[in-house]
Amino acid sequence: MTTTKQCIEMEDRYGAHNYKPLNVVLTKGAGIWVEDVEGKKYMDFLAAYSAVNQGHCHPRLVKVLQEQSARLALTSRAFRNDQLPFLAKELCDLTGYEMMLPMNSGGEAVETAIKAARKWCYKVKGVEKDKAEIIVCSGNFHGRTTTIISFSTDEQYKDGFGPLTPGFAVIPYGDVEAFRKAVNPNTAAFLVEPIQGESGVVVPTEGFLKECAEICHKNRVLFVADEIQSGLGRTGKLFAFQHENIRPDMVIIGKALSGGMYPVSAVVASREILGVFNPGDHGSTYGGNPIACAVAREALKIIIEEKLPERSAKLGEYLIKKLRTIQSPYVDFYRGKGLWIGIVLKKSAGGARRFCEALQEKGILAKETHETVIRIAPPLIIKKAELDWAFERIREVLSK
Ligand code: IF1
Repeated sequence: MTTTKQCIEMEDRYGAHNYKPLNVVLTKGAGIWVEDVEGKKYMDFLAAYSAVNQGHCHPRLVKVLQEQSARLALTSRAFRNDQLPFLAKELCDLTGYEMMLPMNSGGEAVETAIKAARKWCYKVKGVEKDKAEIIVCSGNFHGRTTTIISFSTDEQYKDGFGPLTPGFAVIPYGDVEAFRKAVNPNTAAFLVEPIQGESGVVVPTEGFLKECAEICHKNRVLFVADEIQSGLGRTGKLFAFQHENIRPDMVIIGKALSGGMYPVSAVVASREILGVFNPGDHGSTYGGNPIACAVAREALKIIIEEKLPERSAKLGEYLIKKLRTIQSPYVDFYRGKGLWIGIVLKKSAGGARRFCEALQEKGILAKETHETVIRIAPPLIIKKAELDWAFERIREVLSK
């Protein structure tokens, strides 16, 4: 019988310390609930950073994973398989884009989008070799590869990992004028999270995305939406960009694309853009493998059939309204969209970590981000009564 203490000691001894997790050792998950090795149950209010929108171990996903993995797991893309064609068509039909390119992690999909934007910039827009520039926003989080952290504005994410990749310009998130000024004839793309996750669920000023999209259109700059965390229902629409009625040139998807069952990510775009890839230009051993595609097909069906975007919109509205009734000496304000809420604490509150630890005591697992924000992101299958259960505990912790 393994204990929490034993697991923590072993992990800390043999595992690199690249995280500071809550001291909870989970062994089971079902729906919105997870259970630790001592049998204590918790409501998961992080959903693995929005990868588990469909809930833990969704029976339909477990079934597809079991069946496909017992049938055909990996062929590599040297050969074709009977799952990728259907995921490709179903994902394109669902999103309204002409083509897709399957990868595994979100970071890999972001790298794919960067490579596609640069190659499109040279081959289609006609910019001089190695002059392509991509504009990003302060407070961005797009992954952990050395190219992606090169344009991070978080010093810790870059510290010790140089030399950094050039070709990126940073503008303040939400600042249209800064974006207008940054665009130049060498600009290939604007890479942006429609709502910033890691920054603490930061919703940009109304109109920011729309106006930037118009500037992109006028200057033949690709608008690339990173929906790896904000997408697939989290903000109350299928994609967060839909809140501003824009149409990105490229959309990057991950996390809930597999419902937390398997690493699956993808980029969707027009034929003009993804057509820049010739055989041998780009790829990965596991990208588009039969298991990934079978699981992703089922995960997308669940999002639509269980109306997860609609649930997120309705229950998110309900929850943020209730949260705003809490009399708390610690909370500065609440922000978010759908079932994606950041509880922004005052500096005087002493940091969000201890509130997450207090929530853990009461059976809720949430994660702080950037010291002062408690991120709220339960699986989108959560019921109203379960939200009420959690609300009571959040109210107790915040008002004590
Ligand atoms: C960690 C948070 C961090 C993402 C967006 C790409 C990726 C992510 C918008 C890369 C991944 C994860 C990574 C994980 C913690 C979490 C995270 F934002 F969700 F809170 F780090 F900032 N674009 N986000 O959110 O996808 O390669 O991880 O599949 O690295 O600590 P990935």
